[in-house]
Amino acid sequence: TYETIQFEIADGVATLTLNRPDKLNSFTVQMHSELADAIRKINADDSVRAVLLTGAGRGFCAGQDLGDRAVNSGDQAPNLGDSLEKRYNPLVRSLRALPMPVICAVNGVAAGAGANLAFACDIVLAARSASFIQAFCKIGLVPDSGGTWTLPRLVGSARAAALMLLGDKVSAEQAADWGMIWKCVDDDALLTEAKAMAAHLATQPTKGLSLIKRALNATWTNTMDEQLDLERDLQTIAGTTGDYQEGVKAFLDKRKPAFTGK
Ligand code: T3D
Repeated sequence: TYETIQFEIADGVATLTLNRPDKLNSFTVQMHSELADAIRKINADDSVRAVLLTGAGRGFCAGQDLGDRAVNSGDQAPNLGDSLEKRYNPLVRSLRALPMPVICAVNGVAAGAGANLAFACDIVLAARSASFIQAFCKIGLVPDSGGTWTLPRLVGSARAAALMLLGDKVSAEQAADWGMIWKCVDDDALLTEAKAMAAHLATQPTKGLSLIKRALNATWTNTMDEQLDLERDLQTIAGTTGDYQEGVKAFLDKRKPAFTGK
C-alpha cells in the first residue's frame, strides 16, 4: 500500500489519486516512486482498459514540494536536472506510453509540474474552480514535465509564451475556451463525469484506442506523407483485431457491440 497516493483497479479502470492534500499534492521523492510503482502495475495488468488520474482535497497538484528544496547559504545547489532525469521525465514518459486512454480530472489548482502532468494525459477535465499556473518562472525555473512541448501545441505559441513567462493563473473555463483542456465541469460533477468517461472507455476497443494514441503521439514530428504511411500500418493492425470484427458485426446486426479490448 502507498502513503502519498491512492491506487485501485476496478472494472477495467485504474484510478490514481495524488494524496498529500495538506501540501496540495506536491511531488516528493516518495510520491514519484509510488506513482512509478503504480504505473508499472497498470502496465502489468491486462484488465486495465482506462486510467483516471486526480487529486485528493482542494488541489490537484502544486508541482515539486518546495519544502524539500529549502537551501541554506553555503549549501551546494541541488541538481535539478538530475531530479528531472530520475523522476519527472520517467513519470511523463511512462504516462504518455500507457497504451490505454488516460483521463485527468483536475479537481483544483494545478501548478508547475502539476499543470504539465495534466497536459501529458489524453483527456483533461477540470472542475470550474480549478486553475492552471506555469509557476516555474516565479522561482527562476524552466517549465518542465513536457510543458514546453505540450502547452504550445495545445494553445499556440503566443499564449504559451505569455503563460510561461508571466506565470499567470488560468481558470478552468479559460483553459477550456483556449483548448488547453477538453472541458470544464461543475465542481460537484467532476468525479462523476470523469468516472463515467473512464467506465465508458473501459468498454471500448482498447487495442484500437491504443493505435489512435500512437497516431496522435507521432503526428507532431511526422510529415503528412509519414503520417499517411503510419495510418496505413496502424489500420493494418486494427483490421486484425477481434473488436473490429465485433464492431462491424454489431453494426450490421443493429445491436450494441460487446468489445473485449483485443
Ligand atoms: O525541484 C525539482 O526537482 C525541479 C522540478 C520542478 C517542478 C516544479 O513543479 S517547480 C514549481 C513548484 N511549484 C510552485 O512553485 C507552486 C507553489 N505553490 C503556489 O504557488 C501556491 O501554493 C498555489 C498557487 C499552487 C496555490 O495557492 P493557494 O493560495 O491556493 O494555497 P497555499 O496557501 O499557497 O498552499 C496551501 C498549502 O500547501 C500551504 O501550506 P501551509 O501554509 O498550509 O502549511 C503551502 O505552503 C503548501 N504548498 C503549496 N504548494 C506547495 C506547497 N508546499 C510545498 N511545495 C509546494 N509546491
